[in-house]
Amino acid sequence: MLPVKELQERSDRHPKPSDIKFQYGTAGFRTLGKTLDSVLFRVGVLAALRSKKLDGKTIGVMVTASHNPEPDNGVKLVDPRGEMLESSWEAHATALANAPSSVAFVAAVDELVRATKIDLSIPARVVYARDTRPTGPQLVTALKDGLEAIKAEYRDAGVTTTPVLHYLVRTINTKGTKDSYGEDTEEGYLTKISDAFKKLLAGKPPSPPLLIDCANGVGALMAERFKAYLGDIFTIDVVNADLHTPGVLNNSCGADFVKVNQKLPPSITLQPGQRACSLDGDADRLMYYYADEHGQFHMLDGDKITTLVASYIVELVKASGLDEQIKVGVIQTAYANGSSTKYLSGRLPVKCVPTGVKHLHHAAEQYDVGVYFEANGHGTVLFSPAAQELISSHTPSSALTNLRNIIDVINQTVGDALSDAFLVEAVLAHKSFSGVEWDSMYCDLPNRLVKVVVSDRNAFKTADAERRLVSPPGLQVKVDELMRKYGGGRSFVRPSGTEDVVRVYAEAATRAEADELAFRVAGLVY
Ligand code: 16G
Ligand code: ZN
Repeated sequence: MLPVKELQERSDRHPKPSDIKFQYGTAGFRTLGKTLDSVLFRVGVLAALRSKKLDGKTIGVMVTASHNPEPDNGVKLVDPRGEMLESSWEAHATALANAPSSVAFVAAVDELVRATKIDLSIPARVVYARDTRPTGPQLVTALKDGLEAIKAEYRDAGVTTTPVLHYLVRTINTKGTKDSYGEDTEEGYLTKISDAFKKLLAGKPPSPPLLIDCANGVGALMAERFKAYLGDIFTIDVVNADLHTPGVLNNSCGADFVKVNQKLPPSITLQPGQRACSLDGDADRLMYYYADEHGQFHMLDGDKITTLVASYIVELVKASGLDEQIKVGVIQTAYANGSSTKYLSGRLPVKCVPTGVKHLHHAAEQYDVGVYFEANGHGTVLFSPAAQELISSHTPSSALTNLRNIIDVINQTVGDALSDAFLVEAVLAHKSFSGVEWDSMYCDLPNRLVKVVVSDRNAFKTADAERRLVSPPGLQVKVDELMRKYGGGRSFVRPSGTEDVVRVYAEAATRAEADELAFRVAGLVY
């Protein structure tokens, strides 16, 4: 039985703002933090129902707005294996969030229970965490009220990164089973990753200290904690770690700033030859860069990470004598730089899918080893259970030992900026690469991303992994015409899944052409 009275009374304390329509999009609910109180209360109830539906498995709830400005906030659900919420439930989330009154909300809950045949007698378990945003504590209070209204058991993972929350969900649900993924604590996470990283660095010449720009977000806490676990094996210099001054989160720093502006955060100066990286506000995106001998900035984005990591894993698989049994594949989106796709396609199977982690993650699961990084720096590597079994049972060799440690340094549940940075550093150490050598694997085509505010972004529909527009009618033909004018140029138009805008991407042989193509296509859209 639903605790109708309890739900309704508590829901009354979290009224829905009448003028807002919420939508569970690619990254969950995301908008101005101060408008999200009712959403958090309702997400508490929804997470509990999802847990009941999945036999009492633990569901994760992460309160964050990632790389977005500090006043924004958001919330997303994490399914039992640490993956994104199953897409069929996104519509349920949207329906619950938009019920106009508490009576309507309880009716919507009842409807969901019936439609998805939830057994309410099954216990519900939820683990939640939040990033450092000022609206976080209040939103967590609303979430807890939702969880208590439906009598869910819950665990507060405190202020931590998105990838730690995903890790916790997976480890809690696999505890004591043959699929165990580690200890279900932050210490377990830090130990697993840092031990594997230390083993990978053993016997290698010392790596230079790594400067990590933490976007003044929660990644700074985790980077500091890693320092203690890494000791003097590897040195981290944490910058942009101000968690107290209002307004500094993701402001002129962090992975998104670097990617979008294709330049260094003004707070950072690099010595010639020095490399560094930036995280985003919840530490699931990573952007690398270095200064060349003239001090010139060069960006090493998600595509560069894919190339480096995939090539190294292929080498290890081959050296272990497993290349017949283990096939490595790469997943990209339309945003992947054309040069990276060209470089990789000659060597590996490469697949293009629509933007958003759930698409990439799902496609990566189809390979023995699936490597995915969005150009924006979000990504990870997935090893199928069969591949992991082969790797752990095969005759040990140094390549195989490296492969095992690579598996452990990676957070396979979701993109994890810090774990990814250690993965990159380990590969660089093994290949004796500096930023210059890594960068020279292929040369990026100049590119430009612009956003266009339109009256209705839903009028823009795409096909072919967002590379072509099918609506509005006739627009793609015009984009094609423009592309033909720029030899080797490529452009596409897609509606954003997180903002009320349409995005235009263009790349071409020169910077001037890429800019021109982007602005001319934007002109068609506007
Ligand atoms: C979200 C996605 C990210 C994607 C971005 C695109 C997740 C967890 N995050 O942040 O993967 O690159 O949206 O944003 O799926 P856009 O649709 O506004 O361009
Ligand atoms: Zn993020």
